[in-house]
Amino acid sequence: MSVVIPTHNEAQSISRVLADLPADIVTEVLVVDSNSTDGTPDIASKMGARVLHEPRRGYGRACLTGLAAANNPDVVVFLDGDYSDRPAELPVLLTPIIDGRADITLGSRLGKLSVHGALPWHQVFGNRLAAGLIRLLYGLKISDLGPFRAARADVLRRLELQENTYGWAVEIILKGTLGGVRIVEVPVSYYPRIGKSKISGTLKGTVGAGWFILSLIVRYYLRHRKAGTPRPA
Ligand SMILES: Nc1nc2c(ncn2[C@@H]2O[C@H](COP(=O)(O)OP(=O)(O)O)[C@@H](O)[C@H]2O)c(=O)[nH]1
Ligand SMILES: [Mg+2]
Repeated sequence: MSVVIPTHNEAQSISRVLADLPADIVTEVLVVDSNSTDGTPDIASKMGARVLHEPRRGYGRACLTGLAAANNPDVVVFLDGDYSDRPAELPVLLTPIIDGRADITLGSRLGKLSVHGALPWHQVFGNRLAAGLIRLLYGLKISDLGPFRAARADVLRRLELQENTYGWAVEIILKGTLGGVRIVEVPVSYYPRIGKSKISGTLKGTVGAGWFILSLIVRYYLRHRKAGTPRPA
């Protein structure tokens, strides 16, 4: 199993993320770094991670670069480098896949495991709204679009993902659901990040990312309807 961690200046947290990964089930750790100036890549490689340098910015781009470089994994796990998610909970994400009940698992941060205040109100609102729209248009019962997720590598490659920014996290869900992939949500815990947010820490960031994600959800739905394929239940 390969773990892909996108980073941009996460020197304060990356060592904790790497230290908490359950070594017995992880075969490869890829830290995909974009132009960090705080020594993140050095810390990561000293701790045994394979570091890939991806100078092109974008969360999705980093995830795609990591996926393309992963060494023949059965399952790929995506995880942020800010220590908001708890890498030790990785088995919770893997269980439905190992049991053959899911092809993709999504960690939901909106269950009771989350530490109060770990997600600012605008992120809770934006994620619930996006998840609600997905439920309504696609019939997939999810509550959140969190970053901690796992997927069978063969299924991921088949989806031909191409979003380079925050749209990436929702593209998997939309293309997966439309393609009949089994997506299962599991509760994970979530903590206030260490260091500074690069994406949705500000209201402006959330509104920008949120608007993009909501429009993607509608666009995929309309494109799919136009193509005449029946809507999934
Ligand atoms: N490689 C790479 N990683 C990024 C980029 N932007 C954000 N990240 C990383 O993606 C993860 C999620 O970003 P974060 O700032 O926590 O976003 P938030 O959780 O929405 O506030 C963190 O590990 C960031 O370091 C980027 O352009 N390139
Ligand atoms: Mg974060």
